[in-house]
Amino acid sequence: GALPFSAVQADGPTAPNGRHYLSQPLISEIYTADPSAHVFGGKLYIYPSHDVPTETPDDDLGNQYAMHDYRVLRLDRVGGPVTVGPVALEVKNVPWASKQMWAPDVAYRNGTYFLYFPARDKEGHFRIGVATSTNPMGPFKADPEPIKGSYSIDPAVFTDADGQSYIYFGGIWGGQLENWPTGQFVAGSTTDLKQDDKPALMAKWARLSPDMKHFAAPAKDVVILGDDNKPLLGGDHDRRFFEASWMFKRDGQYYFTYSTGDTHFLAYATARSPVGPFHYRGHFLLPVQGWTTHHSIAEWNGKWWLFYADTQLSNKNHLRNVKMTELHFNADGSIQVVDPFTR
Ligand code: FUB
Repeated sequence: GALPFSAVQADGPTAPNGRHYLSQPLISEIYTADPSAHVFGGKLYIYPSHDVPTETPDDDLGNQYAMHDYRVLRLDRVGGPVTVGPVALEVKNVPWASKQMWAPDVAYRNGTYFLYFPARDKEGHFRIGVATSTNPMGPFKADPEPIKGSYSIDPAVFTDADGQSYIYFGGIWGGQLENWPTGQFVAGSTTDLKQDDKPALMAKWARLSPDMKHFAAPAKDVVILGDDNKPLLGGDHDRRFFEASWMFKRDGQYYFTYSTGDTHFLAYATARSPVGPFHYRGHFLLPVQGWTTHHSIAEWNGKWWLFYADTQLSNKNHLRNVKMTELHFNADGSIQVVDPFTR
């Protein structure tokens, strides 16, 4: 059932590091991660990965993340009960996909909800698919082919005030971004470019077509510049992009947010355009319990919320639980850093 929301419990569970959790899991019935949150009709919908137990041991390619379907969560009010929807899409009903339904996102346009999701195709290459529904809880019906020109993982879709939608995607290591140097899969490195003094691999962005199912033009780099106005370097593991793209807009600024992966931070960079170039601003979530960190940020009833996940309920990297906590901004638009532990 639903656990107490955001309760800082003096006598609550103690984390393996001896500290206390900032917030409590939103649900305990199933394991969930990578929460993409959206407000539709005043209600909050969360599109997470649905984690499942597996005997596959942990490895750098993430084979232990063996998810095969999606479930949607809904909150009607902050702190209220969380509805766990039925199966919204299963890998067996996706004609092109073979396994590993990783972090999804959803967008709405003209009465249709579009679910964007990564999965391995029959050749083992991650691609991004789209599925549609007239109900935000699903069920969703998948298109027969992945989005043409898509590859890698972690799609996030942002729609600007002018109605134009953009998709951001990519992830290194298990996400295979390093295997797509020119739009073709090239076997080779299984981590990154191994060029620490060269620009890091960058997330990708593309404009979506009006039907929301195609890239309007080939994907381009999400450029993140440091203070020296040069792209962050591959060796800069504390700051460079790893996975988990998420875009939002606040006070005219576009925030590209992401995970630094092997250094376990959530970081952000800002621009005056949704396609950058972005300037690196800092970390905003310190490492959680568990290897992965992947989030979303949404405004709901006048407050900003961070949705994230840790491994409080299982203490296993691949069995995660989503959480939410309020996010605060400073006057200059910088994000106040969230520590997922209180003391
Ligand atoms: O949940 C599977 C993968 O792990 C996601 O796609 C990544 O962002 C990481 O959270």
